[in-house]
Amino acid sequence: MFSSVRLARDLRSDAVEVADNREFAADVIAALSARPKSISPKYFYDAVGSDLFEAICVTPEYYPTRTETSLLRSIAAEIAAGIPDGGVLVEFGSGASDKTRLLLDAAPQIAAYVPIDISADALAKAVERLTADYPHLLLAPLAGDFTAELSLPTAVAQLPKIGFFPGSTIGNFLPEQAVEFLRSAYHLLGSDCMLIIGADVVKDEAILVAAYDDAQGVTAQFNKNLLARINRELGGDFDLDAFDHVARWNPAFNRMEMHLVSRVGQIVNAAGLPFTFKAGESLHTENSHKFTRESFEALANSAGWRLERQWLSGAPEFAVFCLKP
Ligand code: AVJ
Repeated sequence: MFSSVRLARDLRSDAVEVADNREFAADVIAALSARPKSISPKYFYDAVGSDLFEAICVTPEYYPTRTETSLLRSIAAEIAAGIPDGGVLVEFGSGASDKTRLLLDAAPQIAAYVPIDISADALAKAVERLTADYPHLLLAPLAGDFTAELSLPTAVAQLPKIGFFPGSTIGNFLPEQAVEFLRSAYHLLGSDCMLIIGADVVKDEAILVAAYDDAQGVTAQFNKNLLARINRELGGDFDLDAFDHVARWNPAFNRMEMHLVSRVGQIVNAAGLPFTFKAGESLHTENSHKFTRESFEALANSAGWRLERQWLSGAPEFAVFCLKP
């Protein structure tokens, strides 16, 4: 009995892996065929990329994580005061779930936690640690893309939901994608809910550029891991030294951009096909939009949410917003 259950589970996870790999292959082919070349930043986060992101978070230049963490620490009690008994915390892109602990510690009335993350490895590690530290918390992890259609376990269906989307991950979306995400988050969380979102704030260009191009080169490695991942998983032959990591501020869209710029004219094979790069041609790998209170509120309003409250850190500024339907 037990072994057939195990087998069924293994087969299912194999099937999920093949499907994931096909989607990755199709998206890489589309990305490298497009002009300009551009790919979703979600593909940064395999096990290696998730670890590299954790390493970025402790570089001196990457202020968002530590700034948001200390802001959350100082406002956790205020947030907790608005969380109902038996609330279900649903986190979009939970990674290592480090910031989550600040809320779980401040709000013991939280009954269940649903971490959602695209990296199954990062999720498994986080759940293992949480199980040990919060033995009474119901844990219901979801491995997958949080922009896909999701449903919550029926066990928590009737309980009030607290959405949690820290880290300025919302900045990765184009404005229209952010609106779509906010609408689908409402759909998932239901009418008895609140949504806590961390978002980075527009500031001096030099601070922003340094945050996305740290002196130790961790962000460069993170960016190039996309190419390494194509080599590992899709039989690619990218020479990582033939590309430059470029981080630049785009003032027209209030966003940081990351690019991988080809140093030379070259042909690269990936997913079974050849792709040409001209010297200086870029593969656009990420947008990180930065917000003001006004721009964030306008975004939330256009997705049917109202801004209930906001908190701002000291410089370098980072914001946490509480939205209600
Ligand atoms: C995890 C998406 C919030 O955009 O700042 C860090 C990812 N990219 N350094 C960000 C990232 C380059 C990060 N987010």
